[in-house]
Amino acid sequence: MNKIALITGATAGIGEAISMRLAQEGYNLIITGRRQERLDSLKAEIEKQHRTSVLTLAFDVRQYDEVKAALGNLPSEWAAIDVLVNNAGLAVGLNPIHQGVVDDWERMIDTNVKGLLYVTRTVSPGMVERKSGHIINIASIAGKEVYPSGNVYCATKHAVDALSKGMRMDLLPFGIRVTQVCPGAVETEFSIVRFKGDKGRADQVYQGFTPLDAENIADAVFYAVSQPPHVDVQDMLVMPTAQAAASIFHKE
Ligand code: NDP
Ligand code: 8X3
Repeated sequence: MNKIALITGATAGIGEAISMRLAQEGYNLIITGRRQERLDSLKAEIEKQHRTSVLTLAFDVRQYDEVKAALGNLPSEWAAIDVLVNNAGLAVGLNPIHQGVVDDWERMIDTNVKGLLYVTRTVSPGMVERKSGHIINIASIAGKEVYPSGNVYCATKHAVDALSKGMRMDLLPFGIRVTQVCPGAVETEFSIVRFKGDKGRADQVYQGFTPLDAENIADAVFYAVSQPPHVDVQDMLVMPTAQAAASIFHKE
């Protein structure tokens, strides 16, 4: 029987690439995000290319009621989730702290921290019951370092770093693996979202060097999930060759 992976934020970027990669490796997928039409087209694409089943669930990870309604009572054939990829997340804005937009802060904290918690709280009890499972948290270099005007986004990813460590401790008695993957700059819709649709400003982020592709992070996730059961890859920092630290790039 195929294993089941649940990926949040599968409608774009890293989550979409992880979904494609795990489908290629024979997983059945629960793909989630807010944009149903994108979930539908990803499901169609995956089912065209691979012999796997795909369940789409559109909900907002910031709404605990929606998370519980979508994931708390899955049909029995989908309930035994083997791999949870907590990927949904975003940066909004890039302002110094004294010019921060409070609504942007709320969106980042609600999505990156509370959303990840809501999904984990709903899915992990089944893993505990089955004494089996693997949780992958997509954190960031921004969870290891802080950069100017990154303040709240960096704080949310530092929170993910703490939660990955805490989950690993709490889930240890149940044989559940917890892996954190921390990417550097990956060219996705991330910067378009951060700059609120300003594509010109988003493009500038990736000029003069070769950023990571979402597929590079999907490879890292697959490396972690394909290890034998006694091996837990705890933390992976994956950077572009041209990026030495959060704000140190070699640009041509
Ligand atoms: P994208 O903007 O391309 O994708 C983000 C995904 O998150 C989308 O599928 C979006 O789906 C989903 N999402 C956002 N908010 C919500 C919400 N409230 N409820 C449900 N789903 C939501 O960005 P990336 O692929 O780059 O980002 C994925 C993760 O990787 C994030 O956690 C990000 O912080 C992290 N990361 C990204 C890096 C980069 O340089 N790109 C580097 C390091 C980490 P929808 O809009 O349909 O809801
Ligand atoms: C996303 C990349 O540059 O904001 O986590 O750290 S960055």
